[in-house]
Amino acid sequence: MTHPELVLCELPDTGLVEVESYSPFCLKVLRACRAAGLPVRRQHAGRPGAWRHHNPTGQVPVLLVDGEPVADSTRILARLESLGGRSLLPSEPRLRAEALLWEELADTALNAFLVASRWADADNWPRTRAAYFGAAPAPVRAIVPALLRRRVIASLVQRDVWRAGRGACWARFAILLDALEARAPADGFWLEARVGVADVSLFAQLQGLRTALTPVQRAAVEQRPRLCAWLDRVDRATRAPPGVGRLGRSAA
Ligand SMILES: N[C@@H](CCC(=O)N[C@@H](CS)C(=O)NCC(=O)O)C(=O)O
Repeated sequence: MTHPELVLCELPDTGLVEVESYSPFCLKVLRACRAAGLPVRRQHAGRPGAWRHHNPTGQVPVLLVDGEPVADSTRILARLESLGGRSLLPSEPRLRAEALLWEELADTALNAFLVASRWADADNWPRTRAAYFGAAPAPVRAIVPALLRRRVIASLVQRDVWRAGRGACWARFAILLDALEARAPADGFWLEARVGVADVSLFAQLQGLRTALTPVQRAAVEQRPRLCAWLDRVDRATRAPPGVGRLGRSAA
Protein backbone atom coordinates (compact mmCIF):
# COMPACT_ATOMS: atom_id res chain seq x y z
CA MET A 1 0.00 0.00 0.00
CA THR A 2 1.31 3.46 -0.80
CA HIS A 3 1.36 5.88 2.12
CA PRO A 4 0.27 9.53 1.94
CA GLU A 5 3.01 12.14 1.98
CA LEU A 6 3.58 13.22 5.60
CA VAL A 7 5.30 16.47 6.57
CA LEU A 8 5.81 17.30 10.25
CA CYS A 9 5.78 21.06 10.88
CA GLU A 10 7.74 21.57 14.07
CA LEU A 11 10.43 23.51 15.95
CA PRO A 12 14.22 23.32 15.33
CA ASP A 13 16.04 20.02 15.69
CA THR A 14 18.03 19.80 18.94
CA GLY A 15 20.90 17.87 17.33
CA LEU A 16 20.37 15.16 19.99
CA VAL A 17 19.51 11.75 18.51
CA GLU A 18 17.79 10.68 21.73
CA VAL A 19 15.55 13.80 21.91
CA GLU A 20 15.21 15.31 18.43
CA SER A 21 12.90 18.08 19.60
CA TYR A 22 12.54 20.11 22.79
CA SER A 23 8.82 20.09 21.97
CA PRO A 24 7.54 16.87 23.58
CA PHE A 25 4.44 16.91 21.38
CA CYS A 26 6.56 17.07 18.19
CA LEU A 27 8.76 14.28 19.59
CA LYS A 28 5.64 12.20 20.29
CA VAL A 29 4.39 12.53 16.71
CA LEU A 30 7.81 11.88 15.17
CA ARG A 31 8.32 8.70 17.23
CA ALA A 32 4.73 7.59 16.55
CA CYS A 33 5.25 7.90 12.78
CA ARG A 34 8.37 5.77 13.03
CA ALA A 35 6.64 3.19 15.26
CA ALA A 36 3.81 2.97 12.71
CA GLY A 37 6.29 2.59 9.84
CA LEU A 38 5.09 5.78 8.15
CA PRO A 39 7.84 7.83 6.47
CA VAL A 40 7.70 11.49 7.49
CA ARG A 41 9.62 14.56 6.35
CA ARG A 42 10.42 17.13 9.04
CA GLN A 43 10.11 20.89 8.46
CA HIS A 44 11.45 23.29 11.05
CA ALA A 45 10.65 26.86 12.11
CA GLY A 46 12.08 28.98 14.93
CA ARG A 47 8.75 29.51 16.74
CA PRO A 48 5.39 27.72 16.88
CA GLY A 49 3.50 30.73 15.49
CA ALA A 50 5.35 30.38 12.19
CA TRP A 51 2.93 27.52 11.38
CA ARG A 52 -0.20 29.55 12.24
CA HIS A 53 -1.30 29.41 8.60
CA HIS A 54 -1.76 25.66 9.15
CA ASN A 55 -3.01 25.84 12.77
CA PRO A 56 -4.91 28.90 14.05
CA THR A 57 -4.01 28.04 17.68
CA GLY A 58 -0.37 28.81 16.80
CA GLN A 59 0.85 25.53 18.33
CA VAL A 60 3.05 22.77 17.04
CA PRO A 61 3.00 20.01 15.96
CA VAL A 62 1.04 20.14 12.73
CA LEU A 63 1.16 17.15 10.42
CA LEU A 64 0.46 17.73 6.74
CA VAL A 65 -1.22 14.63 5.30
CA ASP A 66 -0.94 14.98 1.52
CA GLY A 67 -0.97 18.74 2.19
CA GLU A 68 -3.97 18.72 4.58
CA PRO A 69 -3.03 20.12 8.02
CA VAL A 70 -3.87 18.05 11.11
CA ALA A 71 -3.05 19.82 14.41
CA ASP A 72 -2.71 18.56 17.99
CA SER A 73 -0.67 15.46 18.76
CA THR A 74 -3.66 13.46 20.05
CA ARG A 75 -5.66 14.14 16.88
CA ILE A 76 -2.58 13.40 14.78
CA LEU A 77 -2.02 10.00 16.44
CA ALA A 78 -5.70 9.15 15.91
CA ARG A 79 -5.33 10.13 12.25
CA LEU A 80 -2.21 7.97 11.81
CA GLU A 81 -4.45 4.94 12.45
CA SER A 82 -6.11 5.42 9.06
CA LEU A 83 -2.97 5.98 7.01
CA GLY A 84 -1.99 2.40 6.27
CA GLY A 85 0.81 1.98 8.82
CA ARG A 86 0.92 -0.38 11.78
CA SER A 87 -1.78 0.43 14.35
CA LEU A 88 -0.42 1.87 17.61
CA LEU A 89 -3.64 1.09 19.49
CA PRO A 90 -4.44 -2.24 21.15
CA SER A 91 -7.34 -4.10 19.54
CA GLU A 92 -8.86 -5.13 22.90
CA PRO A 93 -11.32 -2.35 23.94
CA ARG A 94 -10.23 -2.05 27.59
CA LEU A 95 -6.56 -1.84 26.69
CA ARG A 96 -7.39 0.61 23.93
CA ALA A 97 -9.18 2.85 26.46
CA GLU A 98 -6.22 2.51 28.80
CA ALA A 99 -3.82 3.60 26.06
CA LEU A 100 -5.80 6.81 25.64
CA LEU A 101 -5.82 7.39 29.42
CA TRP A 102 -2.03 7.07 29.56
CA GLU A 103 -1.79 9.47 26.61
CA GLU A 104 -3.95 11.95 28.52
CA LEU A 105 -1.83 11.62 31.68
CA ALA A 106 1.34 12.19 29.67
CA ASP A 107 -0.01 15.19 27.75
CA THR A 108 -1.40 16.92 30.84
CA ALA A 109 0.18 15.96 34.19
CA LEU A 110 3.62 14.96 32.95
CA ASN A 111 3.78 17.82 30.47
CA ALA A 112 3.08 20.31 33.26
CA PHE A 113 6.16 19.07 35.13
CA LEU A 114 8.27 19.28 31.98
CA VAL A 115 7.17 22.85 31.34
CA ALA A 116 7.72 23.77 35.01
CA SER A 117 11.20 22.29 34.98
CA ARG A 118 12.33 24.36 32.00
CA TRP A 119 10.45 27.63 32.41
CA ALA A 120 9.58 28.07 36.08
CA ASP A 121 12.51 26.52 37.94
CA ALA A 122 15.05 29.32 38.33
CA ASP A 123 18.03 26.93 38.23
CA ASN A 124 17.09 25.65 34.77
CA TRP A 125 15.73 28.81 33.19
CA PRO A 126 19.11 30.23 31.98
CA ARG A 127 19.77 26.96 30.09
CA THR A 128 16.24 26.91 28.65
CA ARG A 129 16.54 30.54 27.58
CA ALA A 130 19.85 29.88 25.84
CA ALA A 131 18.52 26.78 24.05
CA TYR A 132 15.21 28.35 22.96
CA PHE A 133 16.25 31.92 22.24
CA GLY A 134 20.03 31.79 21.72
CA ALA A 135 19.64 32.10 17.95
CA ALA A 136 17.14 35.01 18.09
CA PRO A 137 18.20 38.58 17.28
CA ALA A 138 19.49 40.56 20.29
CA PRO A 139 16.40 42.84 20.62
CA VAL A 140 14.13 39.77 20.73
CA ARG A 141 16.41 38.05 23.24
CA ALA A 142 16.28 41.10 25.50
CA ILE A 143 12.47 41.23 25.78
CA VAL A 144 10.59 38.15 24.62
CA PRO A 145 11.97 35.39 26.92
CA ALA A 146 11.08 37.20 30.17
CA LEU A 147 7.59 38.09 28.88
CA LEU A 148 6.90 34.54 27.78
CA ARG A 149 8.29 33.14 31.03
CA ARG A 150 5.89 35.28 33.06
CA ARG A 151 2.98 34.01 30.96
CA VAL A 152 4.06 30.36 31.23
CA ILE A 153 4.47 30.58 35.02
CA ALA A 154 0.97 32.11 35.31
CA SER A 155 -0.42 29.16 33.33
CA LEU A 156 1.43 26.70 35.61
CA VAL A 157 -0.10 28.37 38.66
CA GLN A 158 -3.53 28.02 37.05
CA ARG A 159 -2.83 24.35 36.38
CA ASP A 160 -1.98 23.97 40.12
CA VAL A 161 1.53 22.76 39.30
CA TRP A 162 3.40 25.81 40.57
CA ARG A 163 0.75 27.32 42.89
CA ALA A 164 2.24 25.92 46.11
CA GLY A 165 5.79 26.69 44.97
CA ARG A 166 8.87 24.94 43.78
CA GLY A 167 9.32 22.46 46.68
CA ALA A 168 5.73 21.23 46.47
CA CYS A 169 6.01 20.86 42.69
CA TRP A 170 9.09 18.64 42.82
CA ALA A 171 7.76 16.62 45.78
CA ARG A 172 4.64 15.79 43.74
CA PHE A 173 6.77 15.01 40.69
CA ALA A 174 8.72 12.45 42.75
CA ILE A 175 5.46 10.74 43.78
CA LEU A 176 4.37 10.49 40.14
CA LEU A 177 7.78 9.12 39.11
CA ASP A 178 7.56 6.51 41.88
CA ALA A 179 4.15 5.42 40.59
CA LEU A 180 5.47 5.20 37.01
CA GLU A 181 8.53 3.26 38.20
CA ALA A 182 6.25 0.77 39.99
CA ARG A 183 4.04 0.45 36.87
CA ALA A 184 6.83 0.32 34.24
CA PRO A 185 6.95 -3.01 32.35
CA ALA A 186 9.87 -5.31 33.24
CA ASP A 187 10.19 -6.08 29.51
CA GLY A 188 8.36 -5.24 26.33
CA PHE A 189 6.31 -2.07 26.21
CA TRP A 190 3.75 -0.22 28.33
CA LEU A 191 0.61 -2.18 27.40
CA GLU A 192 1.65 -4.71 24.77
CA ALA A 193 4.71 -6.36 23.27
CA ARG A 194 5.11 -3.59 20.68
CA VAL A 195 5.41 0.18 20.95
CA GLY A 196 2.01 1.87 21.12
CA VAL A 197 0.30 5.17 21.87
CA ALA A 198 0.96 4.90 25.63
CA ASP A 199 4.68 4.36 24.98
CA VAL A 200 5.27 7.27 22.61
CA SER A 201 3.15 9.63 24.73
CA LEU A 202 4.86 8.86 28.06
CA PHE A 203 8.27 8.63 26.38
CA ALA A 204 8.00 12.08 24.79
CA GLN A 205 7.47 13.86 28.12
CA LEU A 206 9.86 11.75 30.23
CA GLN A 207 12.64 11.77 27.64
CA GLY A 208 12.20 15.55 27.47
CA LEU A 209 13.01 15.63 31.18
CA ARG A 210 16.26 13.74 30.56
CA THR A 211 18.19 16.54 28.82
CA ALA A 212 20.98 18.81 30.03
CA LEU A 213 18.43 21.65 30.34
CA THR A 214 17.04 20.11 33.55
CA PRO A 215 19.81 18.17 35.35
CA VAL A 216 17.99 17.69 38.67
CA GLN A 217 14.83 16.35 36.98
CA ARG A 218 16.97 14.19 34.68
CA ALA A 219 18.66 12.68 37.76
CA ALA A 220 15.23 12.07 39.32
CA VAL A 221 14.11 10.09 36.24
CA GLU A 222 17.42 8.24 36.08
CA GLN A 223 17.09 7.11 39.69
CA ARG A 224 14.21 4.89 38.51
CA PRO A 225 15.86 1.89 36.80
CA ARG A 226 12.78 0.10 35.40
CA LEU A 227 11.40 3.33 34.00
CA CYS A 228 14.73 4.19 32.37
CA ALA A 229 15.19 0.70 30.93
CA TRP A 230 11.73 0.97 29.32
CA LEU A 231 12.47 4.53 28.07
CA ASP A 232 15.66 3.23 26.47
CA ARG A 233 13.73 0.41 24.81
CA VAL A 234 11.21 2.89 23.37
CA ASP A 235 14.10 5.07 22.21
CA ARG A 236 15.84 2.20 20.44
CA ALA A 237 12.59 1.04 18.80
CA THR A 238 11.69 4.49 17.44
CA ARG A 239 15.02 6.25 16.88
CA ALA A 240 15.97 7.44 13.37
CA PRO A 241 18.01 4.84 11.51
CA PRO A 242 21.70 5.84 11.24
CA GLY A 243 22.35 8.16 8.32
CA VAL A 244 18.91 9.82 8.31
CA GLY A 245 19.60 13.54 8.59
CA ARG A 246 17.32 16.07 10.20
CA LEU A 247 15.80 17.01 6.88
CA GLY A 248 15.78 13.47 5.57
CA ARG A 249 12.90 11.06 5.54
CA SER A 250 12.78 8.98 8.67
CA ALA A 251 11.38 5.53 8.28
CA ALA A 252 10.55 2.94 10.91
N1 LIG B 1 -2.42 19.76 22.92
C1 LIG B 1 -1.33 20.09 22.03
C2 LIG B 1 -0.26 20.83 22.79
C3 LIG B 1 0.83 21.34 21.85
C4 LIG B 1 1.77 22.30 22.55
O1 LIG B 1 1.61 22.67 23.73
N2 LIG B 1 2.79 22.74 21.79
C5 LIG B 1 3.75 23.71 22.29
C6 LIG B 1 5.15 23.31 21.94
S1 LIG B 1 5.60 21.84 22.83
C7 LIG B 1 3.45 25.03 21.62
O2 LIG B 1 3.22 25.09 20.43
N3 LIG B 1 3.47 26.10 22.41
C8 LIG B 1 3.22 27.42 21.92
C9 LIG B 1 1.93 27.98 22.46
O3 LIG B 1 1.20 27.28 23.18
O4 LIG B 1 1.64 29.13 22.12
C10 LIG B 1 -0.81 18.82 21.37
O5 LIG B 1 -1.02 17.72 21.91
O6 LIG B 1 -0.24 18.90 20.27
